[in-house]
Amino acid sequence: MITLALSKGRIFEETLPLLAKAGIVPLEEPEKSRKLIIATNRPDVRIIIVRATDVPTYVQHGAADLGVAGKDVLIEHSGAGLYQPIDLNIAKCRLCVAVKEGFDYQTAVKHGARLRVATKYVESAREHFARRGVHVDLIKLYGSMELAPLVGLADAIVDLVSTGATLKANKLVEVEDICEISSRLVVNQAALKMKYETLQPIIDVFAQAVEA
Ligand code: PRT
Ligand code: MG
Repeated sequence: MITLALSKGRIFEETLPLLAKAGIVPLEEPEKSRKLIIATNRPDVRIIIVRATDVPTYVQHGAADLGVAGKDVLIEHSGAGLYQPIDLNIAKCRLCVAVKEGFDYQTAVKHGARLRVATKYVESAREHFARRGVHVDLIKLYGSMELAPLVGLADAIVDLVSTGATLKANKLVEVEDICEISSRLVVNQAALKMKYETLQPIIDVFAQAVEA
């Protein structure tokens, strides 16, 4: 049995066409069903539905053989013990620094001000500000970072942006780009050895689909 870990929403939706190319079709939609284990048309392949941030953990421990996770999630998780053969180029966005409209970020940085930065992406943020030589106090949040500068919890946030609509709706502006984000295929290294004959063809099809 091959177990694939996916999160609901954009990752599931954008992985579906790749799975189809490998001849794998889920028998249920996670948005409609409450099931956490979803069978596929292939009796030897099943999909487990987990939180996006939990995908690397399931794969690392071998509870899933492979999974799809955002680079943002993999940076925070460290990705230890995970084989990451392919950038699937899906669920694309970017990680950036944003502040409240009217907050002069560049001047604050130039004057060496200590900034309070709220984020879910503590590792990425720490590395970014260290590289830039900006002094920060990081405040860990688990969601809706956009709120923090509006109510005085933080001067800035580090968050993912795709269309920019969420920033705009909350009167925030992007002041610095950190990196481009897309989702990767992650594979349990032991599983790849033990189940090579079933796993490798799936990985190959994904790779070909991304190149095409
Ligand atoms: O949503 P939930 O709390 O259940 O979990 P999650 O946010 O960890 O998962 P999910 O499914 O929302 O995101 C899974 C992966 O999709 C992330 O790990 C990213 O790699 C990728 N991705 C791509 C995004 C976005 N685009 C994105 N826009 N993840 C989140 N967002 C959020 C962003 O944080 C911000 O709040 O969408 C909002 C901004 O969107 P725009 O379009 O208004 O700019
Ligand atoms: Mg989300």
